[in-house]
Amino acid sequence: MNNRISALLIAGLISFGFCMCSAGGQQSTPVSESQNKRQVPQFDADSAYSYVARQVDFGPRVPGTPAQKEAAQWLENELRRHGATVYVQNAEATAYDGTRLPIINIIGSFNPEARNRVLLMAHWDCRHLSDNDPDKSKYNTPVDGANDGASGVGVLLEVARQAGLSNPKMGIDIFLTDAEDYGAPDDFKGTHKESWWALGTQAWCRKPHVDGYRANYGILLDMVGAKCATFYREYYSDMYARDIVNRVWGVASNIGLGRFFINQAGAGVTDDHVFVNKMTGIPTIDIIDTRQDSDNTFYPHWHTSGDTIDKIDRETLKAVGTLLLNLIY
Ligand code: AHN
Ligand code: ZN
Repeated sequence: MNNRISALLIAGLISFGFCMCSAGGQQSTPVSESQNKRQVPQFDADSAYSYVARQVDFGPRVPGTPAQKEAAQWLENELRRHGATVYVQNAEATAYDGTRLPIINIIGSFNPEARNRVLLMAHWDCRHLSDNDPDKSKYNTPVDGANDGASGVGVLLEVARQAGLSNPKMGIDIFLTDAEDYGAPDDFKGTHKESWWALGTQAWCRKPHVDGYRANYGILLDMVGAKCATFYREYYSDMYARDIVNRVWGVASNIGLGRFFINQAGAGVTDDHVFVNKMTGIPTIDIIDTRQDSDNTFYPHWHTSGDTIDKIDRETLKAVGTLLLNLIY
């Protein structure tokens, strides 16, 4: 056996040993090989992870708190440092309980003149409640949001860093959206409204960062950092943007990521992409970790005090980031 083959075998065994999650799809070509052929930049999972950790260090990024302002400034600087043209949108919205929320949407554009554009989104705010925590004394504590929020932003900041280092042909708009997660808790009395979620995205849909903004398609990332994540075909994504879902799950399979991107119908989630589809007509999908073995659809620490940095797995960040770079390049 030559050295190269034994190295590949060892690498394969290591990666197999590290993930004990049930296999949802089959393995194919190793990611690194297909990347080299097509000159796709390598996604650096350590860098993405440090972007997640940095956000968590600000404390919960809840609208109206000092952590929100501080983190917004940092996100804006980070996108600018990587060469993006940055737009900051300040808005205000009223939450389900009457609270006035200051909204800070941050958009970083690469190749602002290109006609062919992709819109990449993640929410950067944190839920103000741990309303899913089994410990009821935690109910009013905001979440750290390591996975629910920071993971998607961490992946997109690393994509931004790679875009700044290389020369993407496409226009790329990285939209870090605020106040996604301020929806009413289950025990809120009265009629629940879908429009209580994704407040920042709704403000942007009404008034995009540039007049007449269009993109060929959009991809939202939500909860893309947990160990054993499973990305099923989210219901509304298939409903509004089936071609994009087919393409994304097809690329995932081709580059050996079928273990994460399971080509089967999944749950529907009221998330930012629903409003982008309804309000702008830009076909937009949601890459979101949903679980078929869970009561609440999501990963076990969702909306609990346990959504902390130690739950973040570089392998999952790498899978999602590698997929995005393969789509864009
Ligand atoms: C609902 O539970 C209706 N939507 C969840 C969207 C969400 C919350 N994504 C992250 N946190
Ligand atoms: Zn949430």
